[in-house]
Amino acid sequence: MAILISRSRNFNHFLLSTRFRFLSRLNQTSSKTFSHHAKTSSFTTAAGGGFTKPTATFSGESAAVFRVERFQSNKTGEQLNTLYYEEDNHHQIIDENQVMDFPGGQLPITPQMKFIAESSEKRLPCYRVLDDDGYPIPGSIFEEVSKELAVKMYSSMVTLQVMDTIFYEAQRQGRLSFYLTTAGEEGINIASAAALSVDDFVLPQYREVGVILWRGFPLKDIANQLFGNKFDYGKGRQMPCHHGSNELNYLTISSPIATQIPQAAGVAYSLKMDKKEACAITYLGDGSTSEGDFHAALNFAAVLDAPVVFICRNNGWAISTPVNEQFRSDGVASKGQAYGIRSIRVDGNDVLATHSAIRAAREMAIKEQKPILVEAMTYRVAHHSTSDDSTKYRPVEEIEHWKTAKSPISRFRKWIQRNGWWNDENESELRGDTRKQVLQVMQAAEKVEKPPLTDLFTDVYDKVPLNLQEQHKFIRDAVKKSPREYPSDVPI
Ligand SMILES: Cc1ncc(C[n+]2csc(CCOP(=O)(O)OP(=O)(O)O)c2C)c(N)n1
Ligand SMILES: [Mg+2]
Repeated sequence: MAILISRSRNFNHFLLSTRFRFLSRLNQTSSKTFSHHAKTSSFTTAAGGGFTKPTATFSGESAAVFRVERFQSNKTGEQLNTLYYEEDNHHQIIDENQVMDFPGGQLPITPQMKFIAESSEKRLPCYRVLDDDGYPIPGSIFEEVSKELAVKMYSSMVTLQVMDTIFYEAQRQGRLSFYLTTAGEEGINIASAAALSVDDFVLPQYREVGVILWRGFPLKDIANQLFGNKFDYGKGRQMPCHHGSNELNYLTISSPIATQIPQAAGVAYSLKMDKKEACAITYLGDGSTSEGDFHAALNFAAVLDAPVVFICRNNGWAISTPVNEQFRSDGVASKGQAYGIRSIRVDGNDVLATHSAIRAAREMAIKEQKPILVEAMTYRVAHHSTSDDSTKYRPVEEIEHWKTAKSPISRFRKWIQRNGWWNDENESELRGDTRKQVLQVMQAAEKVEKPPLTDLFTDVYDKVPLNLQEQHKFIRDAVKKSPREYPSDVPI
């Protein structure tokens, strides 16, 4: 006998904090409607919190009983059930007299040979609160922010913008070897940082300097790192923009793309073992999702129920590779489900939406001990780095459009200004003060001497091994032989 199974698509079906205005709506659990088209026994079963054990029993006048029960020991079994019905809105014929007992759980049987579509026919919607003019979208649901928090978030975005402009220009003047900006992505940086606790471990990619600033990393330390001087925590051994802080639970950036993602799954698992009220947060770009590390990390995190929030900044580009050459899927959020990870797509240039989504994600990750994937939609307004010229591969008008009409900073400013929390005077004061501060720390850091050559060989091994001792001697001999070939400002 055939029955029709349909699933109501409800993107707001996860339990969230009581701090959320939209609690009553979100407390609705995901609902599946099963209807029996021959004997018409239909009912709804709820899977509270998204993944509590779904137990649905079909019993009607028919003697056939279809029980969807999952092996207690196997979470995949639970998820297979969810995934099956989530596939699309098409009705699927199921033979209720048959069932496949699979180690991962029971599978319904269909006589139809139906392939799952490459991508869902409908694109995942993007959660937004403020429209491009900074007006709240009617009916939008978000966590309210106080005046103090809103002004702090806005000021931090401006600081980021001013800092980026000055350091970018300094690189162009030849004072720094390299720089990359967060331009266009200030919203994701600051709104996500504000949604976290300093106990949460951040594993950044590289375009998230706003997160460490938000945690209290001083501008002077940013400048010391950029100049690789003796006050740089990394002792000049990393490229510029590779900052980190043990004290602030912000892991030092690594250049190889995506290495931070499986590390975040590991950090999260360790927090879980230690029963900490904290999670790991990792940032990644759309380009990083093409690395094997991304896939291994998502799978590990899902299987180990690791409390980690993966924040993908989908900014449209991975250097010169556009997203349509990066993946065929509907972006990144859609990939989460394949790994059994709850996911959301959010407007990353909307500070209120991003702040709410990351707060909710963090809360779910910690309370429910599971990973969450957030795809934040944005645009990389700047060149990839100072080693790139993006006008070679994308239209200047496109860049301009995102820089002006779509700027997360001006959108948020309109909102706080309309609330009476900000005015033009505040604006010029903030920009002036920040500019002065950045110039001051830059000039000071530039004058500080570099770390000694010896530091190249320390901090990895307890006792410097023989091969490194040999290299140390080799470089000293080389400097002695041709002193003019080596930087004069590095103490030997
Ligand atoms: C393993 C590895 N491959 C290639 C590179 C060179 N590389 C540096 S950044 C980058 C693009 C990354 O793009 P995305 O993840 O989208 O981040 P975005 O720069 O857009 O923020 C590439 C290919 C690298 N650093 N590491
Ligand atoms: Mg990118």
